[in-house]
Amino acid sequence: MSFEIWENARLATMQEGQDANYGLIEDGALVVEGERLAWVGMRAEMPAQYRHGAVLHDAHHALITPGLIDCHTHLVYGGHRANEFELRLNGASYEDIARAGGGIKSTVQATRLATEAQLFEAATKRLTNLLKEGVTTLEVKSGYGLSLAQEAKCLRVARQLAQHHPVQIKNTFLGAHAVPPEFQDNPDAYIDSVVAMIEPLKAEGLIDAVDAFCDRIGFTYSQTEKVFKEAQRLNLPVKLHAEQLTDSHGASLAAQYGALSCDHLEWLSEEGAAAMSKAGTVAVLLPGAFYFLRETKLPPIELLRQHQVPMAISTDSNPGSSPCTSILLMLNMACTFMRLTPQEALAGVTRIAAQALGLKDRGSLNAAQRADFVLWDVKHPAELAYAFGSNPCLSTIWGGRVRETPSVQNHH
Ligand code: DI6
Ligand code: FE
Repeated sequence: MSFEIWENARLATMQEGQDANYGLIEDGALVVEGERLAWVGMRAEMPAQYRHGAVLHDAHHALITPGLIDCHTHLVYGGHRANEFELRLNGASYEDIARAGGGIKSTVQATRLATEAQLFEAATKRLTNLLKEGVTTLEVKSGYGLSLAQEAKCLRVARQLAQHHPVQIKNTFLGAHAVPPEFQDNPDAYIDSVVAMIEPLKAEGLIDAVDAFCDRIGFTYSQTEKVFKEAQRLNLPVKLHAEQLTDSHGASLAAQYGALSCDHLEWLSEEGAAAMSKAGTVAVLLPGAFYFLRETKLPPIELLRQHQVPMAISTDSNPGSSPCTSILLMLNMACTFMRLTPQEALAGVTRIAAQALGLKDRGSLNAAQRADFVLWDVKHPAELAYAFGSNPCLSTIWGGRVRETPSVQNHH
């Protein structure tokens, strides 16, 4: 049995219950055995048995945090929407564009036309940016294919991304993202077809959870419930894009189905927050979408705190409302726009993000958790949320192994 020891570091363990101060350990040590952490604590207290024949790594006074987790992305899609960005700057709104057949639908068209190889290549560039900032686990949603074959194509690409890159990916089926053109006048028929896609996609091993967009430009409460019923029948966890543009009571609905998370939540009501609290549902806050759509209504952070709803932070990386591949920028924006504390924000991309994905084996530095952690060129964890536009990631350890720094990918 051989161990690897990482020492000469300050640890932000983010352990539960230690929230007041990031679970900080000065002069800490991590003992790695295979893919797992065998021991975490103050170096002076490390049991002598671990030193025996161990490989030593000097962290040179780096700060070490758990690997970052981006728990809400739409990373696999064709094309981009810079044109729509221009339209918005010329006066159109996000909803106007969506209603006029642009928005999500234009990305659906580009995605349908793309081959798996093209989607893989485009998503790899985006993934590379996330990896460079210490992301070790992420979620990828479908939702730009909107037919069984096209959704399967995108979900296969997400599985391939995980096979070819040192990262773990949870796949979420978001068939109920928008109504595709062939069902334009019959959203209910489309929802029936979404319901029918879940079983075959699950049988192909392509989905780990089911999501829907419940809003006035998405699907209604009862359409969403149909999707949830089928997910529940198939034992798949659910989550929801809820109360982004209106209060559609999606959060309460999702909570009834024991949702892992409700995401966006700008228009969340007290009733919704209470339901989430009772169900143990995580609130996923997406400051990139809030910023890029120039929303003015903030998610009710104080209400979430009062009801002790755990808050995660994510990029929502997607071409329409958050063309962003920087989880560090989201930390900063969660603090500046949403007034989270740096401590809440860091928990939101580590321990709470793991919870939003239903993962119990990661998200904090704890014995028996996965050895996913990041060395940062900062002294204090608050610096990660404080600075923006810089990347102090020194190296990432994923499943106990130092991950190669992904090479810089250019646009052209
Ligand atoms: N809400 C969002 O913010 C993304 N999807 C959703 O349901 C936006 C997707 C897009 O505009 O392409
Ligand atoms: Fe989203």
